[in-house]
Order: sequence, then C-alpha cells, then structure tokens
Amino acid sequence: MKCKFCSDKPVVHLKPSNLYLCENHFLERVEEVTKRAIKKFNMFDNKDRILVAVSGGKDSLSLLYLLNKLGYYTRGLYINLGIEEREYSDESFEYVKKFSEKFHMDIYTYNLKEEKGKGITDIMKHRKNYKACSVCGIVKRYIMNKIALEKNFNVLATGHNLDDEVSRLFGNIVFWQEGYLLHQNPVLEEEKNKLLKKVKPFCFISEKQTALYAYLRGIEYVRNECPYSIDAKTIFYKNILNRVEENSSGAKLRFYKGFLDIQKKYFKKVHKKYTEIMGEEKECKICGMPTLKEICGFCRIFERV
Ligand code: Q46
Ligand code: ZN
Ligand code: ZN
Repeated sequence: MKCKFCSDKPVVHLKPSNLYLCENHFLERVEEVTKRAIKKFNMFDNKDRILVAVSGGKDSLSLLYLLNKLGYYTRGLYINLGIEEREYSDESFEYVKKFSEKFHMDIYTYNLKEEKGKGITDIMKHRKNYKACSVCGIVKRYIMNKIALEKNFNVLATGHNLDDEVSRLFGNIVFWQEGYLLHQNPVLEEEKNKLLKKVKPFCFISEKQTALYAYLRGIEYVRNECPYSIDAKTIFYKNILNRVEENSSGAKLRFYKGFLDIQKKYFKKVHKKYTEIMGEEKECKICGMPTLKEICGFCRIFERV
C-alpha cells in the first residue's frame, strides 16, 4: 500500500475520501483544509493579531503551532481555571510549558484563583446547583476576551474540531435550541468593539486528525480528560455520532456542512424572534461588558461566591 500522492508508506486512511496518506501528505492536508476554512469563512489574514486559547490539549496546541507555521501573528493564552481534582489544571499547565519551551513560543497565562480568589473547584464547592462546564465556559470566554482586549489582539481562536462542532450541533437540534443554533458558526463577528471576533479554524478537522497531527509534529499534550467532563453530554453525543460515522462514512462532515449551508436561510427568521424574546443587549453594571441582564454572567458568578 502506498500514499495516494507519493511512494511512501501511509500513516492514515481517511475513510470519507478513501485517501491513504503518508506522514508528509497527511500534515499537508490538515494544513490545507485549515487554510481553506480560514479563507472560506474570512476568519483573519496577515494583518490580524490572533490570540489562541490553549488548554494543554491536542487541538489548541496544534492550532497554535499550525497558525504560527502559516505565518500569522499569533500568541497563546493559557487560563489556569483552578480545577484541582486530580490536579488537572496543574497537569495541563505542565504541557503548555513544555510546548512553549520546545517550540520557543511565549504563552500568556492567567490564573483564575490568583486573580479572582476562586477557581472552578472552589466555585463548585460553594454552588452545588451550578453545572461546572457552564460556569467554566462563561469564565473562559470572558477572560479570553478581556486579555485579548488588554493586549491589543483583534481575533480569538479556539481549537474546536469537527467532532466538537458536530456534537454541539446534535445537542442543539435534539432540544431545538434555536438561539444557540443561530450562533453556532465557525466565525462569530465582533460586537460593539467589546466582544472580539471568535474563530474556529479546525472546524473541518476531526478529533482523530488533530491527535495525529499533534503526534507527528512532536506536540505532547494532556491526555487525561477534565474531571468534570464525565458529566458532559458532549461525550455522550460524540459516542453516538461515532457510531453513525462508522456506519456511514463522512456523515459528520455532511451533517455539519449541510447545517452551515441552510443556517442563514432558516435562522434569519429565528434571529428576530430571539431578540424579541431576550431583549436587546445592555452593559453590565459592574464591568461594562455587553449582557442581556443587568449584570453579566461572569460578574454574577463571582458576586455569588
Ligand atoms: S475544562 Fe471546563 Fe471543559 Fe472541564 S469544566 Fe467542562 S468546560 S470539561 S472543555
Ligand atoms: Zn505521500
Ligand atoms: Zn460584568
């Protein structure tokens, strides 16, 4: 068996397109597909300053590596969320440090517990009714945006891959979360000069591919799952969707691309309904950031704990 494009031995078989690829051609393909997504969705260009949120995982570290390789102005940001169970945050940080040293890339760090007095584990001890991932999501989005504004970046990039996007889409459809479906896109445009543009350049790259990319590029990453992810519905949905993919190769990509094609047409109507229900955005009374309520989600969390 040979690579589709040269005589080298294949390292991977990409089933949907029935491609056997050697190491070099696989790496090239991941980079090409990412470049195409960046262009297709007009994510950024060489004039932009891109802050990449890194967690110590395969997706975000690979993304930082790749964008840097493609010549974009990028810098990583690691948020130490204070997840103390199984020393998860500390372990993740070790991988971020290793990456930074190995590839000579400086990475900003933000320590939630040091800055705000409480990390995710502390918050969860105080508020048993909170869902860890909801709190964590609000905190991460807020801090990323805040640091990017302070350091003069204009685009925020995250390592969400095809599997992340498809499982999120599946969950949103199962419960007909129209508001979320409206906003699920590889690009969210900047709002009112305060919420920066957010992009997901790996939206067409599967989880298996980001893992192989990281491995072949010599990127070491945290393999343990976050202790809170055991409850995460996303994993359950991912398992279902993997079974669908096994039976029908390429299903995930078609599902996601098909959704993006019809999204604008269908959800324009929903957008009107959504703003009618939710009301227009205001400014948070504490921090001044855009919010639908009097006080934004981030400030509310820290007010209560
Ligand atoms: S880190 Fe945070 Fe994830 Fe852990 S608490 Fe949930 S959202 S699972 S990507
Ligand atoms: Zn080849
Ligand atoms: Zn606020």
